[in-house]
Amino acid sequence: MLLPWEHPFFDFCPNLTIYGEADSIAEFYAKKNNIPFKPLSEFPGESALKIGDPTGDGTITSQDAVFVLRSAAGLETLDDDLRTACDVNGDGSVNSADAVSILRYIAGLKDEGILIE
Ligand SMILES: [Ca+2]
Repeated sequence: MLLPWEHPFFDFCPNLTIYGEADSIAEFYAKKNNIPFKPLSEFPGESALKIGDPTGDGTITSQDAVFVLRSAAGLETLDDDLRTACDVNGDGSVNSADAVSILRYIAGLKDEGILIE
């Protein structure tokens, strides 16, 4: 009988990379089977940045609102991930309304329709 990580589920997938959480069963399986493993944050199209946290420190603070304002003023260069993190109201532009929504969120006043989870 094969142990779970010994099953050759992916023998016919030569270009496979497994994405998952660090120290997960997925990582264990990948390493046992010599399959490349990468953290979920590196999954194509996935951002490590949360909406409302463009500074990426894991907490939504006034520094994020400041970053949004600096972005709106053209003082920060935004890639797609940063633009998504800054555009908390999801209207497609980064402006002072997003900064205000972040500040209101911090104050416990979650604006209707904002994308901060
Ligand atoms: Ca916006």
